[in-house]
Amino acid sequence: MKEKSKKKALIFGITGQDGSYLADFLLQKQYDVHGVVRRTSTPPHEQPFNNIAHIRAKITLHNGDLDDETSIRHIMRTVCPDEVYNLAAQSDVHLSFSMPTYTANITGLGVVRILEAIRDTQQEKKKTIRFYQASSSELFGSSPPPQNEKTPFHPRSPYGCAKAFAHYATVNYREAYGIFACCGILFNHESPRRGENFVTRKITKGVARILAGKEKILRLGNLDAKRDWGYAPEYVEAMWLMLQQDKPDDFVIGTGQTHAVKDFLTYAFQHAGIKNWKKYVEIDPANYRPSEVRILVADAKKAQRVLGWKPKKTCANIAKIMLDADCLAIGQGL
Ligand code: F7E
Repeated sequence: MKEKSKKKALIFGITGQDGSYLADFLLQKQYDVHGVVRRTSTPPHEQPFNNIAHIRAKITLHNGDLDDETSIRHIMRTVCPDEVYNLAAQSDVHLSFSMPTYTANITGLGVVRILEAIRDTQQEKKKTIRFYQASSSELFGSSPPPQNEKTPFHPRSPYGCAKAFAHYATVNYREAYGIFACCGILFNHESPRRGENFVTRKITKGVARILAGKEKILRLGNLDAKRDWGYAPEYVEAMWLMLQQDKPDDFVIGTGQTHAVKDFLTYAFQHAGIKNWKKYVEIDPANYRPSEVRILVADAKKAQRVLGWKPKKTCANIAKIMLDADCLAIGQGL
């Protein structure tokens, strides 16, 4: 009997936190995993790609860029995947205020380039390609919590605006061309693979450095902002589940619990055995944003009902996992 061929997945953003966890997850499910990496002056085989170093031999990397339609079309035609995950973006909200057109191009228009490539390849190869778009809770911005799939969007940054465009473009390609396209409206999700430009990792790395005597002060911005923080490895399963349904749809993914930045600080410092974090933290106005999202709280009941997805880790658990990883990396276990 002929062996069933492996499902093929193509991941844009495979070197990032979510892309790398999704690659781990899909390899466990026996997928043939392909990823797109951006060209730099260092060739791909010489780049460390820390988040995917442990699986480099098991995946296939392609040079491409969300800014470059030609490379996207070429990769789509060559790989001809069953599933495409777009986890690539200029994803730094603060930076998007300094680079609004770049953010609109990559985070917004980039998804149209992928959707067009999917349309053409589907037609040419007579194959259905399922598409996952990483929408974001930044879409909700100043809409009152809790936020679900029916909550109106009110983005508060160039990043949020670009994600709103990408979200509507994905829904439109589903409605206009029948593409199996899903948007996961994911609330903040963190892990030891998170970039240091995001507040949770900035905090845990900072605490680890303070404990190791390498730094004295952590400089932050708005400590009152509230976020619904979940654990990234759990969130990639939700992405995959969306593409396994009979019908394409959009889902909010989050924990339903919200915490202020200062709560995260408390959890991290407490785990380090420090009660009073105030003497280690300074407010630097440079970290403030021209317009801020005050509070996000997910209402993810639909995901629970339809996908059977439920978050497990709490915010305090996540702070502990991240701090332990950072202390270990710095050579100082807790
Ligand atoms: O900020 C406040 C900051 O940069 C969280 C991205 O993955 O999640 C992320 O966006 C909060 C904000 O994440 C600092 O003002 C205080 O209120 O970790 P963040 P974000 O902006 O929520 C969504 C779902 C995405 O889609 C995005 O791509 O923390 N904050 N002090 C600070 N934030 C940073 N980065 N640095 C500080 O020093």
